[in-house]
Amino acid sequence: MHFTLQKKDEKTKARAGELKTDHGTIQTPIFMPVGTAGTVKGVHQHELDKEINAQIILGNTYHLYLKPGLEVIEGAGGLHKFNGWNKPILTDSGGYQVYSLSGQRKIKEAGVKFQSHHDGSYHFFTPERAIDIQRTIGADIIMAFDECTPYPCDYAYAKKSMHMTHRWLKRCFDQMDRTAPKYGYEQALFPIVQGSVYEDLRERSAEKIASFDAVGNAIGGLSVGEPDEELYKATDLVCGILPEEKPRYLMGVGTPVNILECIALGVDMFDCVMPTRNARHGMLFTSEGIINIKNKKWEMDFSPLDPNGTATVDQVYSKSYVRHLIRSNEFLGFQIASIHNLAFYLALVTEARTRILDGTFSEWKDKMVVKLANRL
Ligand code: PRF
Repeated sequence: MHFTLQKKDEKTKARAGELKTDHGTIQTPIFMPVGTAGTVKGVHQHELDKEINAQIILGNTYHLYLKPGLEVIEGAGGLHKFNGWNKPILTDSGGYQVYSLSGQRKIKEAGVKFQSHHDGSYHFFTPERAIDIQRTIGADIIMAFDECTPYPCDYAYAKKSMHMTHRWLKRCFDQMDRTAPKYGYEQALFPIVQGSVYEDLRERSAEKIASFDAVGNAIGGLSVGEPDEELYKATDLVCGILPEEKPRYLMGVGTPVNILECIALGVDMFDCVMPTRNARHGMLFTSEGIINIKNKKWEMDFSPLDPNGTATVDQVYSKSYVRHLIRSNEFLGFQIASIHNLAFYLALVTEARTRILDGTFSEWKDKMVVKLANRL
């Protein structure tokens, strides 16, 4: 796996690059749709590929391990074969999901004991186990097993947790070295910077993570409820320390505005449930601003869902019709809204990339940030 930095913006710290994997090349900056349980909810693989232009999707270790379980995924020959997505897949390690979803959990140096949100059964994840599971799932990009601290988080806890995440990271790399790719293609481990909102901790964590000289690096522990200024401050600080020639992945971020601002700070990869989760509640992101399609305002609006949209659904269906579908809890409404929002996110990062390459990113970004904050 190899990252090539193609262009650095002159006015901001934005970059355009290419990450080559055995399942294809990812052009950055990129947004990665979240496919928690091996599916981006309500969206066919064909639509992800052809309508949304997704280049890589996420899967979650925690969910896939619980259901359908590793025996099934291994039996299929890995997640790509199981779900029919032949482009790159990144899996999150379970660290974050164990904290946010499972019932009871106990975090110790050895690992995390947790209870399944399905049936209450007990499980134990260690850094080694998180690597083994991600090898078996068949992720192209494997994430380190970390602890994502909550917000707010006191300094003493954030520091202790960060050091444990660093020790876990060493165990993750050792386990990568002890094991081989399961299905013949390369699997690369991305370590994760933690340190909450504390500058000295972020600095130390970024330096530690950089010292592993990984193929790519991630920034975790943000977008957990802190104000945007804290998100940008920590991202800026960490991007200044992580190596320039490696891709930087900001985990779980964010709104379209967050993404543009963080591209300007030097982030290359993003994921977030927002476009799909909010779609199911009728929130649509458009180039003119944010729409709640359930509002009465759209009842008699028979104009296309998004005249500037890049997906087929944007031209085929009217606002009024999609409003009706979502208000009636129709599957098709959730599907249309999800495709629309994901296509919007992908078009946004694609344009950011084009603008970085042609030198017009900075002015375009400032204009877009104003528009995208509108509520229509
Ligand atoms: N760690 C992991 N996954 C994550 C995060 C993290 O800190 C975040 C933070 N917003 C999202 N997903 N492993």
